[in-house]
Amino acid sequence: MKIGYYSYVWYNGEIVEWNKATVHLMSHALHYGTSVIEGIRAYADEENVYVFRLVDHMKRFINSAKIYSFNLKYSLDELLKAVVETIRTNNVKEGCYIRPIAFVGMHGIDLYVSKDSPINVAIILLKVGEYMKSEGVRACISSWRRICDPLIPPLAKAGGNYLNSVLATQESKRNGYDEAIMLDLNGNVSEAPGENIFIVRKGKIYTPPVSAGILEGITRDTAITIANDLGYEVIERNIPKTELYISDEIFLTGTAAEIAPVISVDGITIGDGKIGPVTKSIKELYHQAVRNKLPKYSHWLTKVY
Ligand code: PY5
Repeated sequence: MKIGYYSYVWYNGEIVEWNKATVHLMSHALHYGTSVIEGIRAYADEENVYVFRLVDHMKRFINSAKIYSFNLKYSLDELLKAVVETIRTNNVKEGCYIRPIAFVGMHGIDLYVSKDSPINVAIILLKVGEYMKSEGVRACISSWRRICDPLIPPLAKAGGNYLNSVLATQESKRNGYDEAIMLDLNGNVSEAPGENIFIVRKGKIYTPPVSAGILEGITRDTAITIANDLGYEVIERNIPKTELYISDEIFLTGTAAEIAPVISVDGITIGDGKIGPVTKSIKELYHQAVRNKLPKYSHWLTKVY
């Protein structure tokens, strides 16, 4: 996928040039995966640029850091201001992707990461267009199981978690699919490598609970809110793998992927192999909400200018 960059990065409280935003080879995170990240999108219209659910993303960032005892040194308010400042400094007038990262810096080979360990914090802006095929995703069930809380907590959006996601993605592409769906250790549906999952059956919507090894997605929460507002019941419960095959609709949610319909699983067609009506209605409202077209959801937006 194509990705573009902007000229300036926010790095430990300062605005630095893209080429100077570098790390040392001995950065702890490079060796042990000791980083936490966020993925946020901003959308633009003729009047302004809107960061979608910035506060929720930054709260999750702070919680991810808390799980690993990273001392972020920046308050929620400072992090929110830093994101806005980074977008303004780059004079961005279009939609963009925001990648906050906090990582353990020079800490030798020591595994004891504590409140005294050196943490670097950066906010990076990227040009990311469509992340997932809008006409529909052909997914497979991965042979890799999703990480789980007693091993590596999926509730923290940690860099190291994505080794699990990379393996599942590689396998799905090797076998000719667009995307993987991972099961938890009990065999219930968990999530995709970078997205949460929903199924629709007989007009009701189901999604796996937090206990199924998922990241508590902000787009997941947005989709639940929109679906409820549209009059659909959304039920959080375990989903056995086989239920995917007989679902009327399946969709994935994520900041990068937005609302992405799944049209087949393991080669089995879902519904009539096209985006279904429930997915379509949620996707349409999501598209409008993030672009400040629906006053009802404008509280989710942070204006940049
Ligand atoms: N599950 C995982 C493992 C994720 O990485 C993501 C987000 C989600 C669910 C959805 O969370 P949210 O709705 O809060 O974005 N993934 C990132 C994203 O920006 C990175 C994808 C490569 O969408």
